[in-house]
Amino acid sequence: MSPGKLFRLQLPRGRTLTLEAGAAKVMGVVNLTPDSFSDGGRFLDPERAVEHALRLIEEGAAVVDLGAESTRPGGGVYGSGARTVPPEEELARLIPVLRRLRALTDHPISVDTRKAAVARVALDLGADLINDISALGDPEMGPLVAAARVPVILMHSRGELPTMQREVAFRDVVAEVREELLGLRDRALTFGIRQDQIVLDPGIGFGKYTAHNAALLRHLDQLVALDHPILIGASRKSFLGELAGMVPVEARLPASLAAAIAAQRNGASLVRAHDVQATVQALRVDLALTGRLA
Ligand code: HH2
Repeated sequence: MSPGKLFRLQLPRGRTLTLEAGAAKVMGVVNLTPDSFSDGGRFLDPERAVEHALRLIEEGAAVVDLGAESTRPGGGVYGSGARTVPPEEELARLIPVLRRLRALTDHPISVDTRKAAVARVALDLGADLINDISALGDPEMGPLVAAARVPVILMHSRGELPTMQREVAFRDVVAEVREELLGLRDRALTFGIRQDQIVLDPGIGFGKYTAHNAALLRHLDQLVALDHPILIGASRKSFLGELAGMVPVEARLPASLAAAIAAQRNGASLVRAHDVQATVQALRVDLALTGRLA
C-alpha cells in the first residue's frame, strides 16, 4: 500500500475533493427509498431527507451520497433482493431533494445510481460525483460521465442483483476482484474518463460471502496498490451481523465502526457510512492513536 498518497478529485465549478489513502473521509448515506435494507422509508419526505443530509454534513461527512433505488442483492439474506425502480420513479424521489440540497450547500454531493437517465438529470441539477454500483453497466453512463468530467465510483460486483448471492464463486477473491476492478477501470478510460477521476470499490456484500468480504478488507493493500482512491461500503451490512454473532441490522454500529477502522488502517480513502458522527469520530481517534493525525 502507499500510505499517505493524495488524490485530488476535480468537482464541477472548480472545487476539489482531496482524499488520502489510509486517512479515510466519510461518505454519508442518504437513502430516499422505501425499502433500503437498514433505513428504508425513513427519508421519503424530501424535507426530512434534506435535513438529514445537512446533519450528516455537520457531523463531518466529506460527501453525501443520495440514493433513490435500493440495490440490496438477492439470492441471500434479502430474498429476491430489491425491486428495480423505473428511472421516472427514481427521479421523482431524487429531484426534490437534490434541487433543495444543492440550493443550500456547496458541499460535495454524489448520486448513487446505475442509470444514465438518472445521472444526466442529477448532473444538470448540480450533483458532483456519480456512484455507480454497476460500474458503467448502462452503455450511456460512460460517455455521460466523461463529458461531464465528474469523478465516478466504480464498484465491483458479479452477476445480476436479483440472484447475485446465489452464484458466488471465487478461487482467490482478492486477486480476482483486483483484476476485475482493473478491467472496469480500463473500460472507463476508453470512454475518455480521466484516470484521476476514478474511485474504485470492491463492492462489499455484492456477490460475496462473509469470508470474501473479510478477505477483501484484510488484504485491502492489494487494491490500494492500484493507485486509485478506494471506497469501502461495509456499514450495517449483513456480513458484519454474522461476524459479530447474529447481530440484527439496527445493532450493527459497533461492527460497522470496527470495519471502518480496519478499512482505514489498510489504506481506504473513503468509507461509506450511515452513522456519520460515530464513524468520523472513530476514524479520527484511530488516526490519532496510530500517530497519523495531520
Ligand atoms: N452499498 C450500498 C449502496 N451503494 N455504493 C458503493 N459505492 N459501495 C457500496 O458498498 C454500496 C453502494 C448498499 O447500502 P445501502 O445504500 O444502505 O442499502 P440499499 O442498497 O438497500 O439502499
